[in-house]
Amino acid sequence: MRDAICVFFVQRTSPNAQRFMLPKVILVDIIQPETTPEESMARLNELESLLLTYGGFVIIRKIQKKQMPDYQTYIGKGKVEEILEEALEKKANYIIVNNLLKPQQIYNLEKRFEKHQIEVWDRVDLILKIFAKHATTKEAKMQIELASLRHLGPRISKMGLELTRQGGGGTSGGGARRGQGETNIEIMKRHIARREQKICSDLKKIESNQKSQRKARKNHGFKTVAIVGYTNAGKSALLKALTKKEVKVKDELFATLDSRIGKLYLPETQQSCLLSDTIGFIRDLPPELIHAFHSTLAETIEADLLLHVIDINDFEMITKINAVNQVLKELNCDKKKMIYVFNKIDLMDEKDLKNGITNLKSEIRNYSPVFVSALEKANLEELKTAITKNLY
Ligand SMILES: Nc1nc2c(ncn2[C@@H]2O[C@H](COP(=O)(O)OP(=O)(O)OP(=O)(O)O)[C@@H](O)[C@H]2O)c(=O)[nH]1
Ligand SMILES: [Mg+2]
Repeated sequence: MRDAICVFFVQRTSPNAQRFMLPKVILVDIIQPETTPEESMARLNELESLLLTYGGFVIIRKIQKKQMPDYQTYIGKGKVEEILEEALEKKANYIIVNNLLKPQQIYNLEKRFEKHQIEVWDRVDLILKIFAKHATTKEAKMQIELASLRHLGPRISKMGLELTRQGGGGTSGGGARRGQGETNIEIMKRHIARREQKICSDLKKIESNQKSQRKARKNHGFKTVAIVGYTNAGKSALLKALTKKEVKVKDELFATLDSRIGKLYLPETQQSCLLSDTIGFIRDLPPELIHAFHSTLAETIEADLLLHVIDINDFEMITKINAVNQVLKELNCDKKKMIYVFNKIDLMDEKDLKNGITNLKSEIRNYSPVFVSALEKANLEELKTAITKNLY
C-alpha cells in the first residue's frame, strides 16, 4: 500500500496570539492523495472556522497526503515527532487532527503529547466542545453529554486494554498498580454506562412529550416543513425571514443546537404550515453523534417536506449537499420530499447568478431548485409556491 506520498504545510503565526491569550493550536489534516489543493484548503479552512467558533488561535496548519492512515497514530510516527518538535518550539497548547481517530490512535497520540502539557483532539472532540459551548437548553445539554460519552467510552476501554497488555510478566509492584488502574477503569466504564442509560431515559421522556405535541398539531391539520442544511448555510435566517420567528442568526458554526418552530402562511391555499429549524450538519459526522441528537432532529425526521438550504457562494457547495444528504440517509429521511433552496443570492453579481443557476440546473436536474436571499427576503414568494405545490 502506498503510504506518505507528499507532505506540504502552510505556516501562519500572528503577533496577536500572546495578546489575546487564546490557546495556541496546530491543525493537522490527513487527506487522500487525489484531493485537489482547493479541496484540501477548504477542509482546513473549515477546521479553522470551527476552531475560531470555539476560541483558539492557529499557529501552524499541516496537511499530509496519505493513502492509508497509520494504524497506531493516524498521522504516522515520523510526523508525530516532527509536530511535537514544532509544538514545543511554538509553545502549542493543542493539536487538532481533522479526522476521526480510533481510540487506539488518539490514546497513542495523547501518550506522546500529554507529558508536554499538549492536548490532542480529533475533529469530533472539537465539534463536541463547540456544542457544549453553544448549548442552552436542557435537552441540548443532555444530547451533547450523550454524544460525548459515546465518543469517550471506547477510549476508556482502550486504556483498560493497554493496561492489561502492559502488565504481562511485570513485577508484583507493577501488577498492583495495574490492578488498581484496571479497577479505576472498570469503575469509570460502569459510571459511563449508567450515565448513558439515565440520559437516554430522560431524553425518551422529552421525546414522548414532543411526540404528543406533534400529534396535537397534526390533529389541528398543520403540515410540517423542516429546514435542513450544512452549518452556516442560512437556515435560521430563512426561518426568521419566512415566519418572523426570533432566532439566533450568527456567522459561526453550530449557532443553532435546538429546534425552533414558526408558523408559515401559504397564500395560495390560505393555510398555514409549521416550519422548523434545527442543528446544522457537517461532513464526517459519526453515526453515534447524529443519533445522540435524535430528539432535536425528531421534527426533521417526522416532517412532511424538507427545505435543504445551501449557500450558493460556497465553493464546496456540491460536497456539502452530499454531506447533508448522507446525514439524512443516516436518519432514514432520504426518501422524503425535498426542495433545494439556494440561499445568499444577494452576494452574487447578476452574471454569476445566471451562470451559476444554469450550471446547477444541469448538476441537480432531478430537483427543482429555488434561489433566494433570506437576508434580503428575495424570491420568498417563489419558495412559498414551491412549498405549497409539494405539500398539497
Ligand atoms: N448575505 C447573506 N447572508 C446570509 C443570508 N442568509 C444568512 N446569511 C448569513 O449567514 C450566516 C449564517 O446564518 P444562520 O442563519 O445563522 O445560518 P445557519 O444555517 O442557521 O447556521 P447554524 O445554526 O450555525 O448551523 C449569518 O451571518 C447570516 O447573516 C443571505 O441570504 N445573504
Ligand atoms: Mg442556525
